[in-house]
Amino acid sequence: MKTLEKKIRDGSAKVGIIGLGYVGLPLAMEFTKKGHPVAGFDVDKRRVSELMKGRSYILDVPSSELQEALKAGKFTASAKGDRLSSCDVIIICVPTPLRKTKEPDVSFILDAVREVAPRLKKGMLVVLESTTYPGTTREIALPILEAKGLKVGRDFHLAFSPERVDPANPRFGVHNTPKVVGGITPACTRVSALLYGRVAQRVVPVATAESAEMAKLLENTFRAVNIGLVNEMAQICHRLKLDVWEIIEAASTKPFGFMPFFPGPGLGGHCIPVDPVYLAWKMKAMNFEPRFIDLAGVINSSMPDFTVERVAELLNEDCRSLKGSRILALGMAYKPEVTDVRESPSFDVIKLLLERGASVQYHDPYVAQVDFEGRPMRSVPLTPKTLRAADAVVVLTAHKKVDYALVARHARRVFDARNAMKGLKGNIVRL
Ligand code: SAJ
Repeated sequence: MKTLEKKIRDGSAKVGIIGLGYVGLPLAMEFTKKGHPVAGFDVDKRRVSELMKGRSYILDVPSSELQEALKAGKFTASAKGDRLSSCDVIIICVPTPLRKTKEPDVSFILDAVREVAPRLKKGMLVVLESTTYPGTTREIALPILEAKGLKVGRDFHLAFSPERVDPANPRFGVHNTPKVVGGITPACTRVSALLYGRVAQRVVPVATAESAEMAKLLENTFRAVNIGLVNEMAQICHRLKLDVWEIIEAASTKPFGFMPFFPGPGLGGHCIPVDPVYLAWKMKAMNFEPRFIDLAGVINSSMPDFTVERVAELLNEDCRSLKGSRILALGMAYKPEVTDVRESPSFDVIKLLLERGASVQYHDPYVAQVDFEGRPMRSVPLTPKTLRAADAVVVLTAHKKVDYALVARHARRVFDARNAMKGLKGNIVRL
């Protein structure tokens, strides 16, 4: 029987991918491009049906690419896990959100590992990609997989390799983003490095699965803390009557030792607000207080309030109170050029405006409708009429697609929380 290494090298290793979202589907396509048969699994039957019809719901995966993989017989999708037993490799790319209590929710990882365990066979490699706290692979996945008596490093391999997919990033994809991999044993690291060498130009093996889990958390905690720093700078500059955007621009001219981050109405997405909390939760369970993570969380969470206070100040100049004012919010997505609204601070800002008695509409070219606290809210067209009807326009997401010159021409007042209207003239105040 061919060894797993041989099957990986010759492209015949069958790759199972659990979770066909913004991480799993692009990864599946990369393996099919290298000739590997890929069996995708997702509990969402609608997703499976769309995929099997050749329709991609992930912006970074063109339907044409999916259809090619289907036609070549290199890709199948299923909602049932029974085909896992025919795989040589299984990669788990499921969500790791937070519970309402702000604690890690690893239930999706548990469900996926429990799907694999009864189908685990000798020679198989299992890799976890979902961002999680250090120790998850060894403490949660390993015992379940070894329950049948197979031994890691001898009978099967287990590793962690953090996903580094940045949705809508035109420059970086699976193939040209270095892939960190860390195994439960050195042999696990070696085999998983061989596997990812098939799809990534550069593989970065590290000592253990924990090292790989922690590398990812450092990457994203670094962002959350630096965004928190610059958000505090925005609050400081406001009190000093300084233009924080000019100051960041000036500091960015330093050719070494500085990396710009930009203030905004808060921190959105399913990575940056979430990943550091996984690490903080783990450390608190070990009686260690992760002060930077907590402080960044406090500051970033204060930005919606800060934004609304600034809007109130702006209206005050027209002797208008927030109460009874009509606000047009620009941008519901958590960052530019994406359709994703998860954890978007736009929701927090709008909630606060409504609580203060304002009426709010929104325009977002990428988000036609949202569920706002159980009520559907639709994006309004950006026209001179909708702009002039607003007492203030608030820029919350700096989508490039928006016609900011139109906004500058017709809006009575603009509060630009993202500096999206830099250089435009009009009644514009920036964060
Ligand atoms: N944000 C700011 N100021 C900044 C940068 C971001 O307020 O200077 C806000 C964004 O508006 C957004 C949130 O923070 O609401 C997160 O933004 P992000 O640029 O970090 O975007 P994400 O959440 O898509 O992060 C992903 C991460 N990728 C992975 O986890 C694989 C992150 O590691 C990447 O660095 C980031 O994309 C990226 O660079 O685009």
